[in-house]
Amino acid sequence: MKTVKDIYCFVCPSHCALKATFDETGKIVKVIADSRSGQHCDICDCAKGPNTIPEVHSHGKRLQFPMKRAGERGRNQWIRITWDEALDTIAEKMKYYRDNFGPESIAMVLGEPKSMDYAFLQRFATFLETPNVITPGNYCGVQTGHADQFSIGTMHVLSDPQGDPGCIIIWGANPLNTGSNFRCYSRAQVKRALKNGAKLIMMEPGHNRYCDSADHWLRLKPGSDGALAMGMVKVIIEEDLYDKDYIAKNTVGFEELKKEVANFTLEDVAAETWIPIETLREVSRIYATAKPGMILWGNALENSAAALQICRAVSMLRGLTGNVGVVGGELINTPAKFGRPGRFYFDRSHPRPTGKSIGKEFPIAMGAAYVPTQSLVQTILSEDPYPVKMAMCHVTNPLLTYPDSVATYEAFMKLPFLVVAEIFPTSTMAIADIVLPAALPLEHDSIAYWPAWLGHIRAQPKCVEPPGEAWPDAKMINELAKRMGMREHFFENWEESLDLMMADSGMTFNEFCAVRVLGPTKHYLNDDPERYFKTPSGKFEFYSQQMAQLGISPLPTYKEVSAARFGKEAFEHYPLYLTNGKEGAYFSSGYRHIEAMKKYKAEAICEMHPDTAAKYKLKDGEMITIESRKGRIQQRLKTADYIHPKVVMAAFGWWDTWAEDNEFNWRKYNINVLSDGDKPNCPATGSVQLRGIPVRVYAAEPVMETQCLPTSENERQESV
Ligand SMILES: Nc1nc2c(c(=O)[nH]1)N[C@H]1C(S)=C(S)[C@@H](COP(=O)(O)OP(=O)(O)OC[C@H]3O[C@@H](n4cnc5c(=O)[nH]c(N)nc54)[C@H](O)[C@@H]3O)O[C@H]1N2
Ligand SMILES: Nc1nc2c(c(=O)[nH]1)N[C@H]1C(S)=C(S)[C@@H](COP(=O)(O)OP(=O)(O)OC[C@H]3O[C@@H](n4cnc5c(=O)[nH]c(N)nc54)[C@H](O)[C@@H]3O)O[C@H]1N2
Ligand code: SF4
Ligand SMILES: [Mo]
Repeated sequence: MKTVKDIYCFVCPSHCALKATFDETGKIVKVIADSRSGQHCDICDCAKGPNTIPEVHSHGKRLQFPMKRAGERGRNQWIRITWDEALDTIAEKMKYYRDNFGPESIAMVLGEPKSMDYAFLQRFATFLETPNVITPGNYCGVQTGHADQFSIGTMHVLSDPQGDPGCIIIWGANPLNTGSNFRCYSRAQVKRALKNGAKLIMMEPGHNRYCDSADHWLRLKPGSDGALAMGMVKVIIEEDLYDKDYIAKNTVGFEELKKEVANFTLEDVAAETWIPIETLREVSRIYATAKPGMILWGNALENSAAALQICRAVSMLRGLTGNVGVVGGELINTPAKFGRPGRFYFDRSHPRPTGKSIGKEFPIAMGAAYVPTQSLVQTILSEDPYPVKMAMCHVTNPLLTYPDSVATYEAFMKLPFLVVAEIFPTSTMAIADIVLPAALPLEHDSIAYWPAWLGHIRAQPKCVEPPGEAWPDAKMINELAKRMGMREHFFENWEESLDLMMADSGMTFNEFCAVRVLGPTKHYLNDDPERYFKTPSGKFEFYSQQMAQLGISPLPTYKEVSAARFGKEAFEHYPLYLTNGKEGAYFSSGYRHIEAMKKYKAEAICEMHPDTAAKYKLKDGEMITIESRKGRIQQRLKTADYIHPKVVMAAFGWWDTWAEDNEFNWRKYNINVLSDGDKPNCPATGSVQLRGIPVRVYAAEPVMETQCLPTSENERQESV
């Protein structure tokens, strides 16, 4: 008999409410939206959750058993081993490196948290006393979060679903693809606001469906968002459009900001952003007057060598127009009551030895407990200040997602010992020494508490068996901790940690499974006008003393936000600006095995203006080469009128899941072969420039045999 259960999607951290149908054998056969639940359910355009979940749990390519490398690195030849052998080997290596090279020679390499994986690995690093925990913090979440932290005093700032905004700016975000829950404002809410007369402004060099209904669609130069924001600040101040009463009562540093806008002209902004002055004036007037105004910001703002200051520049707009704390604007939220993840990660008796960290030059990174990814790669290669000997990779695929894939490959190949915990074979997994098969959410009891700034938590009880001997990452780490003599800091059974995370709520994990979700509480300025902002001054801070104390600019300056990571000379040889958005059909570089998603996107496609294509004698639909000073890749060309003639909008995260004998072709289509982690990086967060990279394009060269293209569909099936 078939059964139906309520679940949450785990494919992206929007965690839409879904209904899953199970067959007699317990297999998930169908997943649909649970739009009647009253819970968050704003399914992405490609329906990644409903399409991916049934297939991923029973996919034939899932890793099922621990394995050790048999042949040379990268040949992808393996011997199945037991969990005991895998964990004993890892513990033995780890003890050797810890005792001979110091715990800092061991790196924990993490991706975005899925369940308790990240929490266990951070905790493990704490008690191992390594400061080298590498996460995607250098391009994800930290920059927008800290801009809010410095301006407003907390990262828990979410859009107010009640009350219609007069203006919505979608800025470097594509919530229709990537999930709307990050900003807590769904497409239904956008639709309602637009119906009620809200103006929609898109800051978007590419295209998504929101662009079609926008009042203004600003196709800005990739990477020029900081200049654009400062330009808007200047118009709002100079045209006297700011909220004087709000500024007087609730902010500090306005005079300093006012002084800063005298340091540049709107001509400077227009030249830097490609946005005409009149358009800049018009959108600034709309945002400042069509109140309340709401800015749904996204990851494009975070992928820059000035990322923190760019996000701060955008955040200035919120303070200037008095849109924080008001109905229909942006609100401070108190997270739901559950164990603060930070308390799980850290321990007072074991302060993180940041002085020894390979990312110590980046103050925000140290405060947020991560090392920028490029710092790991550079340190492995240079061995300066010391050699890194071993890495544990969980929930990440660095060969595809780190800037400068070739350097990343060389670095990971140089590591004496590499452990990769994965659900599928990947390029990074292919060069590991030990591979650990991971169980997904729904295959074990888990909770979803990410993204942390949302302050929500969701129960994900086990409802399907993991394949073979796959384990939750948390269990792997718990069992490794016992072998490393850290039992007192961990658990007899890792699942006890779920009750610990729930303790503040007064519920056990099992009790929580009946409740399913705890959400944050929102607060309006009127509730507590004297102490609303959580900053040291208790006000919205245009000027942040805290930032000054950290050695970073207390106020975003035009000079800093518009400082070019790549000089003019770089564009002489490489005249086009490369950028990307996330793929609608896949999550970062993951889930590329899922057949059901191929109908949405089956290969890496880059977009370019038809005139640009014609100029370089390229035809729509053909494979082309994209080259930067770092390397070259191939993607299939799609010409599109809406792309600026100087922009190449490429695809992110592509590799060949079926090319088994050459590390799954990570070099061929991978946009990060073109990017780099070289200095300068964001001095606060270590962010790297992923938007606006100088490239050139030309017709693709013939495919070489070593690239192992399948000759027929049969062969393809066999090699999968
Ligand atoms: N489907 C899907 N969902 C995902 C992910 C995924 O890979 N696929 N990844 C997850 C992750 S890790 C993250 S961080 C979030 C991110 O999700 P978003 O915040 O939506 O970020 P992106 O998709 O990277 O980029 C958003 C938009 O910015 C545009 N853009 C590119 N360059 C620039 C620029 O220089 N300036 C401006 N203003 N816009 C630019 C792109 O065209 C794109 O439409 O999504 C998460 N959700
Ligand atoms: N050029 C360029 N580079 C980028 C970006 C960009 O827009 N442009 N975006 C950046 C951003 S915002 C981010 S967040 C990073 C993302 O980069 P990564 O952190 O490397 O994330 P993924 O590519 O999603 O890789 C996650 C891997 O974990 C596996 N996995 C899924 N669930 C589990 C699990 O429960 N346990 C284990 N052990 N494994 C699991 C998946 O199969 C997948 O291979 O990429 C960054 N890099
Ligand atoms: S937006 Fe898509 S991938 Fe994200 S939770 Fe919802 S269904 Fe899943
Ligand atoms: Mo991300």
